[in-house]
Amino acid sequence: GHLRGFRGCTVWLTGLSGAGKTSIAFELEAYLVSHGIPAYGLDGDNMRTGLNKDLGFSKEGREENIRRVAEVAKLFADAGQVCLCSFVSPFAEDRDVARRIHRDSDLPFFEVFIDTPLHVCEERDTKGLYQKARQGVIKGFTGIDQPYEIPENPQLVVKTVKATIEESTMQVVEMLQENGII
Ligand code: GGZ
Repeated sequence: GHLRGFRGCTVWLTGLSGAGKTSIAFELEAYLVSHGIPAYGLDGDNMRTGLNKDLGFSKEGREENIRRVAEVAKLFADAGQVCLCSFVSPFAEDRDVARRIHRDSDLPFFEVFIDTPLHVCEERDTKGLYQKARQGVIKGFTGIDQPYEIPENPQLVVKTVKATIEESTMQVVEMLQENGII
């Protein structure tokens, strides 16, 4: 609200590879920035190539990836940004750690499940990773030979299959409005 001024927060997008997390985050960032709300996106592309380049995709690698990402997101949120985190983050325990890191600093944290069925992600296979996982060239691929734990209590579930990226993005915008963030 106008009395309190704008507060930062973290929007945590979780879902399978190819679910649409980064596309939605990109569209959301553009929407927010064009409305004068500072926003910044974190994803595997900017975190795993830099700060987290020592980490792989084992359960332990993902756990540490998510912990570091959450600590970085907390700083962005504390600096007044809407921090948009797009990570597969397949383990509920790791997502809970991310939430706790924010709650401990009184920063709002919204878990958003980008709910796209595996067969749809696999049909898209934009990067050819599912094919490589099926062939056994990539091991420990989420949805193929590692689990994805479906969020039990997310703030929002976005079903992407029959929606455009713009429609999916607006669902997140509405969630932020309903929660008094924007
Ligand atoms: C899942 C993998 C894997 C394995 C490489 N499992 O579609 P993408 O390519 O761009 O998104 C996936 C990304 C996942 O990185 P995250 O940092 O989001 O993962 S986690 O939150 O679980 O730590 C995919 C690619 O990296 N990728 N190997 N084995 N996705």
